[in-house]
Amino acid sequence: MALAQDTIAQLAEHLENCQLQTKDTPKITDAHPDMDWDDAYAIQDAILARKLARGARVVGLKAGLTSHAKMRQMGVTDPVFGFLVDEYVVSEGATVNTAELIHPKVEPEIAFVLKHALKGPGCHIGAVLAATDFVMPGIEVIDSRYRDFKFDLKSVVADNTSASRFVVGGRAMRPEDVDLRTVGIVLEKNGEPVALGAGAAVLGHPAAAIAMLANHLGRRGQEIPAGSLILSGGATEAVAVAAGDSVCLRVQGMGSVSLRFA
Ligand code: OOG
Ligand code: MG
Repeated sequence: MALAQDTIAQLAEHLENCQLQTKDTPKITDAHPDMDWDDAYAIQDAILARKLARGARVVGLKAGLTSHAKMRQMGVTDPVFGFLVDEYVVSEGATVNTAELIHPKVEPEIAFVLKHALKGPGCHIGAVLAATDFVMPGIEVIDSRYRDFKFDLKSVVADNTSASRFVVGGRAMRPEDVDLRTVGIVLEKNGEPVALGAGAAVLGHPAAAIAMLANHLGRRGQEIPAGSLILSGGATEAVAVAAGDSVCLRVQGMGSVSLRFA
């Protein structure tokens, strides 16, 4: 760790306030160029602790920057991981209030729900599929707290990987009933297809993102608990949205899920 405990606490408070007050900020590595990976995840953990202290509930976890499309769009080279709490949950077809967000973008994702815990190191796609109860389509709304969505990996980890809202819906499928590599993904905005992909865009197989998350947590002595919902990461570039937009994600054989923005 390169940062002092009180600096970590201050940065967590600052980033969470940016989220809650809908303000942007320069990326934190500008002022703290020496911060390391442990600092970045410690800031994320401190944001979670602030939310838990106010009664939040963890509903799951997320992997991000797991497709080449996303890595290219954001100019980074590695996946990152974050948490999902109840305040991010939007129900199917609901309206998201853009006044609460800075510069939202939507991403088409495959969500996994686990029936058994997953623990790394050594977690692999097979273990993920064996532990998965079902998969379903999900739209993640990301809203980086960083000005103009410009960040590096450590800054985005500290900012809980831009997490802000998500919805899951459509048809829940057992993992053995769908080939998650070849499944087609169509993201529509206002009725027009705006991003197209296949499951394999996510690390060759979306379950690989879940295995990576389990291995990441394993290095920190943690596991993915049974019952967790996990977003495996955007399969395409993220698409900017504004008030008045409606977004629908269709995943082959898995129905559709939609969201509106007002
Ligand atoms: C970071 C979060 C990325 C995904 O699915 O790739 C993410 C960002 O791009 O702001 O959630
Ligand atoms: Mg995402």
